[in-house]
Amino acid sequence: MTGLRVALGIVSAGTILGVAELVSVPVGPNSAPLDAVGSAVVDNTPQGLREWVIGTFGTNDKLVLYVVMILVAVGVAAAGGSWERRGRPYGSALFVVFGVVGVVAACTRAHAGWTAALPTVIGCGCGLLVLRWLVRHADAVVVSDGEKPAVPVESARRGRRRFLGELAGVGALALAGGVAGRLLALRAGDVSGDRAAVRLPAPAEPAAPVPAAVEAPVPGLPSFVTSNSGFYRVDTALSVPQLSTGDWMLRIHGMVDREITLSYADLAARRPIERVMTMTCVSNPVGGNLIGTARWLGYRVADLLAEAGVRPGADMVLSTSVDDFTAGTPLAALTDGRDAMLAIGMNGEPLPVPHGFPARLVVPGLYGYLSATKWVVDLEVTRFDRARGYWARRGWAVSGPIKTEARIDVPKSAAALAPGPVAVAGIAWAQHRGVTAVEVQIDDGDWKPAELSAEYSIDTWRQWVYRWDATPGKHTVRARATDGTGVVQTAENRGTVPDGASGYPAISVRVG
Ligand SMILES: Nc1nc2c(c(=O)[nH]1)N[C@H]1C(S)=C(S)[C@@H](COP(=O)(O)O)O[C@H]1N2
Ligand SMILES: [Mo]
Repeated sequence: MTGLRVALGIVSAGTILGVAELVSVPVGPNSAPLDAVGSAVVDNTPQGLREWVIGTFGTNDKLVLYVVMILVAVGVAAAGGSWERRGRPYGSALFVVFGVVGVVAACTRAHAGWTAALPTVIGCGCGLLVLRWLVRHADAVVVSDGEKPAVPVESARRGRRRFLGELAGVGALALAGGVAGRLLALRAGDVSGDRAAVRLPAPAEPAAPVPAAVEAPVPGLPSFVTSNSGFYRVDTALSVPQLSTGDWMLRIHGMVDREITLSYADLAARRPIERVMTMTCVSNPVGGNLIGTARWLGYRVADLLAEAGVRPGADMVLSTSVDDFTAGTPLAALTDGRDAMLAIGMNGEPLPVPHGFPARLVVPGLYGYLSATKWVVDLEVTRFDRARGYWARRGWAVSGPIKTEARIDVPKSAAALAPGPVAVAGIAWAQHRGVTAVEVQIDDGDWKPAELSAEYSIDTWRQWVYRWDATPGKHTVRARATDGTGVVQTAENRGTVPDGASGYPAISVRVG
């Protein structure tokens, strides 16, 4: 009895979601209830929880969110099915409540119109019909505990079999609808063909070649230039925005002499530069891997801003993505001569779609949340006292540089080592200030200098190695970097909120 109720609840809720997925195909991205609610959750997740999720699951954060949402949906469906009675439609009421949540979430997404309500509304309509229909049939065939059968036992058995068939049929249809909707939606907006057709311009200023001497000869270190597939990904987008080169426009406006709007084709008339730069996420914990280095191709933001003519008094550029993420970048960081770029290429390819195709910002020295807007479509020249970026509105620092940090990559923490020579190695970064020293400390000993690999530029990370003569016993190994301004990495242990984690990376190893 209860099992049947739960099953019919799940099938009914599955109908809601399956139909909604199908209807969302013509309506557009983020209109299906799971996506809409998920995006709303992302936008409103408390800081601590977000940091925990990113710290624990890294780039799988979105998968985790979907799994949690599906589990909640199954729970609600089971409750809905169990509570529904022919005369007392409590389950229906529960579904309607969740339907309203879906509608509100969908209609409050970026650029959503009233049509965003359609997937949830039509889905709920179908799901409620299915729920009522299944409940009616269930009541007719199910013998409730201790009650006298409403129909003779033999025909009840037949009815039960038919009912199970109906249940399975509707469930299969709902599942097929949902899967088909997902696949169609993925195909509908897909810009991979558009991306494949892009021919990147040759840089007018190529990046300096990457010499072999930037890498320390120690197995286990990351390659100096991170591959596109190995590059960390952090963003608020549950479904990756699909923006074609044909649809892309960049509007530059606000405190400027003349507003300009550039199409992708307009970029061809401008001077492309290529730079190798290291990007870091403010959510990177000490020792974490939300950092990567790529060869970026694009256009100097300073040149684009000069075309529009920045008015006096401005001190910030608010960049906005097609999915309404925003970053407030200090104007100075875009115009002080560093290589802040509107990037269109990454390691010789058009930007991968998850990394911002067709265009994003990359600014040396600033965390991604303050500068690296992907799928960027709007630059508003403004002031810090008038506007705030997405994360600055959610309690993160309004501005601030990347902290000077070292990371120990080799050996792995908890490694068992043989006594004698051991290479302790890692990376260090302090973008736009450069790394001038890394030191290593064994237990409570003195800080000893590590060997630094060649510096590519002050905008990239640097590899280091310390040759340790390991002695038997349990040891803790720490590292710290010094940047080009002479500042030594702080020992103060701080979490990522509000302006980046700090403290010394440490590993413990057993020798002997
Ligand atoms: N549109 C958009 N751009 C964004 C973000 C985002 O959520 N949406 N996140 C920023 C953050 S916090 C970081 S660290 C970098 C990460 O860029 P990546 O995913 O290419 O590594 O993108 C930035 N640009
Ligand atoms: Mo970030």
